[in-house]
Amino acid sequence: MAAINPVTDLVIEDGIAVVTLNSPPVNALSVAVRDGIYQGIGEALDNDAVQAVVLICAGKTFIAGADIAEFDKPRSGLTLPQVQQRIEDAGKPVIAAIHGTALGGGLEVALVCHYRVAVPSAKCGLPEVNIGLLPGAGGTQRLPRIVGAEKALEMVTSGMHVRAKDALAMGLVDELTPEDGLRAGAIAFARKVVAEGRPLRKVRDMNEKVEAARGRPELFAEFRRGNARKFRGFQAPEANIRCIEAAVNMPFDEGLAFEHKLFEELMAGTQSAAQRYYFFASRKAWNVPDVPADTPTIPVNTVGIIGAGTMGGGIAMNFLNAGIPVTIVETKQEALDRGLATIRRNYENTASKGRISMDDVEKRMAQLKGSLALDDLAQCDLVIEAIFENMDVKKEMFGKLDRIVRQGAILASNTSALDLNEIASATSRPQDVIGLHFFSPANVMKLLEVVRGEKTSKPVIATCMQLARRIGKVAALVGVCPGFVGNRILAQRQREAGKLVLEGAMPWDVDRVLVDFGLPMGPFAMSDLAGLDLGWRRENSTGSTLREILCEMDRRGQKTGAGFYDYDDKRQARPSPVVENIIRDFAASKGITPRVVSEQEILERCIYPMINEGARILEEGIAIRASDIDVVWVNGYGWPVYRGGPMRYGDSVGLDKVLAKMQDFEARFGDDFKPAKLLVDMVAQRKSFKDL
Ligand code: 3H9
Repeated sequence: MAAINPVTDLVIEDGIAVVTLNSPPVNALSVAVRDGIYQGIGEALDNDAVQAVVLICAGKTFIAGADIAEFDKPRSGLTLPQVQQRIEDAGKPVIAAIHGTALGGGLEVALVCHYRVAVPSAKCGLPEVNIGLLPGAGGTQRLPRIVGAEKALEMVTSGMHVRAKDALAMGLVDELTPEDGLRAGAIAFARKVVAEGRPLRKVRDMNEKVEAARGRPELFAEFRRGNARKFRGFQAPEANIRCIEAAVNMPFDEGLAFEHKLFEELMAGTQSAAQRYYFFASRKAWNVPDVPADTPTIPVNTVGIIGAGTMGGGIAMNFLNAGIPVTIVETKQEALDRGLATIRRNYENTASKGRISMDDVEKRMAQLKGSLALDDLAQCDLVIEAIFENMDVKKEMFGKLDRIVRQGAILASNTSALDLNEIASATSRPQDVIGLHFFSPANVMKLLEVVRGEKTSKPVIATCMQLARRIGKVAALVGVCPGFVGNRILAQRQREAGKLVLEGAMPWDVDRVLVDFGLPMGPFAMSDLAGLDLGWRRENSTGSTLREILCEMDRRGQKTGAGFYDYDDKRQARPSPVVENIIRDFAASKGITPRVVSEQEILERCIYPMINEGARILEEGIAIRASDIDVVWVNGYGWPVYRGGPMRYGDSVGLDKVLAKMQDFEARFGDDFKPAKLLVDMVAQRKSFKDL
């Protein structure tokens, strides 16, 4: 074996050269890897004894793409297209041998090889769209030449990972090798290519599939229409679509130049910068400085859940999906039956959409046991309480759990706002108590706030962070305070939204500004969806808030056909003249004269206090890092990832501007806008959140 450079080895076995890349963790295409491929392949091709070349990777995966960390540095070394050209123009067959994930630039390298083989567990995809980009090394031009324009559109705009079996069916991969025999399989395949004198196939010359889509502009129009909602606000999906159109309508080299131009535009834009920031933010969030990776963990093989309502049921599904048996406990048979039936119905719905099989439904349901006895949780490794949000009720429950559940098990609360330390104090083992704050619907929402109490032990934290990953969540570790990170920041926005409508903006004005900003829904449409009567009772109603007045009028949200908005039969919202009058009257009763509130003011009043609260949260050590707050908001509240998250947005506006505005609002509207000390200090030191 000869080392070509620090990341590349070359061996020649009976006429077949094997070039192995080894650049952990994911063989990303750094300068060294690009050099390594170029030199390794070059040396192999120049050797007269070599008849064919296999390109393979060591470690857990084939090349997972360009090195995203390099994008923010000055460019250096060979470009990826230069490396690709060396392969595509080779006079001998080059075969890519794929395991793990061939993604982005990695798949683009495989696409310039003359053939591709893969193990059955391998996956291929062009996920650049997820970081606000498009495949910039010919991916948009070569992929449709193999899989056709329709499939290519779906792949590049979703970033989906295609399984090897499907890749084989589409012609993206030429042959599957045994799972543990990639190297030998690729070498055997290479010998076959040589023996049969197969051509040096270049994807760039395969025009049949793109020609089939030529003269069918409706194909693209329909795709755009069908996905308009999903792509709203994002620049990259449209750029990806235009590149596939170029592949269909332009000669290959022109298409390539077009792709390059659009790639550079996206790369220079703010959206991709924010999405790349988020890529690393979401990975950093797993890292807890004082809980190192080698912290011992507690095996979790059985989970108990208390409460079979919407939340408890949704939480249970996460574990069942991951193959972990669940016992769910309710107080009444009827509630238990209803909860179990809802879980079954949810699974059957998923199966009817073809996402899982009916067999999967039965397997998952078989792992779920319903019970009316807390004693049935005695042997669970983790028990999650998902009952009524009331401190006394929760403390009583934890007292019982302390007596029933075996020592060493983790006792978790799904509380979204209550003091976890107080809950833990109801047990004799506060070190085993933790918060697992799932977001509703818990089987869908990605976010999990893992709440660390004063006494929560490190193994319990490490276990819960690992478990979050196992059930497919994005976790952020947070400390104890009212509302934790997400809801505490949300409260700022909600308060301001409420004040703005009294000052003269209408609910639909506030909603529109926030939706245009990129949030999925405004605060008032969200209230209507959730129901205005959450926690409201007619007998206790004082009619002293707008919300109470609307509830008293039976305007309780979408479910009653009216709330802040009026709704038609299809639940389409319309601004409500009735509500407008109610608001005006209510404001007048408070002595407020309505004024015109600008869109800019609406945005700044709603968003800047969130950034400010984030700074306070950091000051108090409730979140580990600013980027964790962003992870919470992107995954739990639909903050547009192309704006990174509230903290990153603050950085992009400029913290000095945010502070100046907060001071201006403080002077005009009072203490709600008092700037956080950290914000003031950072501006004085010319720092931004990313420098913390
Ligand atoms: C591209 O290719 C552009 C081209 O079209 C054009 C060029 C001209 N770069 O996710 P994990 C790190 S754009 C740098 O936790 P997993 C990651 O930060 C690229 N670093 O593991 C983490 O570091 P740390 C298109 C990367 O097993 C570690 O690797 N490709 C990259 O759950 C492990 O990552 C993509 O967008 C990278 N490309 O998942 C693929 N990828 O340990 C992005 C990973 O310090 N990557 N790292 O926290 C992924 O989807 C997943 O990482 C992967 C592994 C599925 C590969």
